[in-house]
Amino acid sequence: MSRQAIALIGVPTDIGAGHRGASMGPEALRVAQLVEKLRRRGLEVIDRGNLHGPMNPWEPPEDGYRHLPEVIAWNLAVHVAIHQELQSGRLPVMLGGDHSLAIGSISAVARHCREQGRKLRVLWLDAHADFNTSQVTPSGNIHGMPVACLCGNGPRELVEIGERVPAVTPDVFRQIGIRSVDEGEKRLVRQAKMDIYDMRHIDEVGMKRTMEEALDDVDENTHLHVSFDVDFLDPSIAPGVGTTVRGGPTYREAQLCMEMIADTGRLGSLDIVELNPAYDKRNRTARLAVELVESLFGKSTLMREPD
Ligand code: 6HN
Ligand code: MN
Ligand code: MN
Ligand code: MN
Repeated sequence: MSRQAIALIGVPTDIGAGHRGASMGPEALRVAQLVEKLRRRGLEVIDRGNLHGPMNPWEPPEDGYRHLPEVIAWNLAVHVAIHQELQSGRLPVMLGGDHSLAIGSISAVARHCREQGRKLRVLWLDAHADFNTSQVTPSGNIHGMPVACLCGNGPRELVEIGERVPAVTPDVFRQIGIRSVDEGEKRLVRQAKMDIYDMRHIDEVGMKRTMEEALDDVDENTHLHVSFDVDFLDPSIAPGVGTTVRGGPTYREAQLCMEMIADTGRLGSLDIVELNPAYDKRNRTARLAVELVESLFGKSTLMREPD
C-alpha cells in the first residue's frame, strides 16, 4: 500500500460535458467522506480544496469544440496543481469535474514520469474511449476527446499543455469497460491500435483475466495512473452520471478491478471524474465511488487485509 501522502484537488466544473452537474462532483465526494475513509486506512490525506476557473457559458460548438477557451483555462490550472503535488512527492487525486480535465492531469503525470525516468501506464476505466476529434465528434463536447488530445490529436492549446507534444503515445493506455464508441471514433482507435478491454472481452474472459492482461507489463519502475470515469460502472449501481451506458461492470467486478490495481502497489495518481450529483439518488454513486477508491488504496476483505 502507498505510504505517500495523498493530495486531493477539487476541480468543480462541467465545462467539457454534455450535461450540467459534474461541477458538484468534488463536494459530493467529500460529503461521502472520502477524506475520513482514507484516513481511517492510516493514510495521510491533505485536502487542497478546489481550483478556480471560468463559468460554464453553455454555448453550442464552434469549429467542432464546445467551450474551448474555458476548457484550456481549467486544464492549465489542473496541470500546474497536479505537477506540483507530484514534484513534492505526494500522490495527487483529482476530484472532477468532467473527463476533459484528464488532459491537464495526465499531461502533468507524463511530464513527471519523464523527469523521473519512470514508465507511465494509464488505466482508463470508462464506458467511452474518449478518442474523438473535432472532425468526428457527434457533440463537440471535449470530455469525449481527452485521450485524443493527450496523444497529439486536438487543438494546439490543449495538445501543448504537457510541454512535450504529444504528451503521451497511445501505447501507454489500457482502456477497460468500454461499451460506447462513436462511428468515426472507432476508426481512430483502430488506427492508433489502442489497447481496449471492452465489455465483450470482460464478458468472455472475466474481470480477473482482463486485469491480469491490462497490468501485465507493470514493473518496479511503473507509475500507474488511474483515470476513473464513474460511468465505467453499470448504471444500475451508479446512476449519478450524465452519460449512462447500460451493460457495465457489476459491483463485484468493479471491486475486483480496484483490488487488483491495489495489489500492484504502483498506484501513483488518480482522477475521479464525471460524477454528477444532479442525476444521483441520495449520493449513492458518490458513496460507491468512495468505496471503490478505498479498495484502490488497499482495502480488501478480512482475509487479505495486510497486518
Ligand atoms: N465521458 N462519445 C460521446 C461524445 O460526445 O463524444 C460521449 C463522451 C462521453 C465522455 O463520459 O467522459
Ligand atoms: Mn470519460
Ligand atoms: Mn516532476
Ligand atoms: Mn464515460
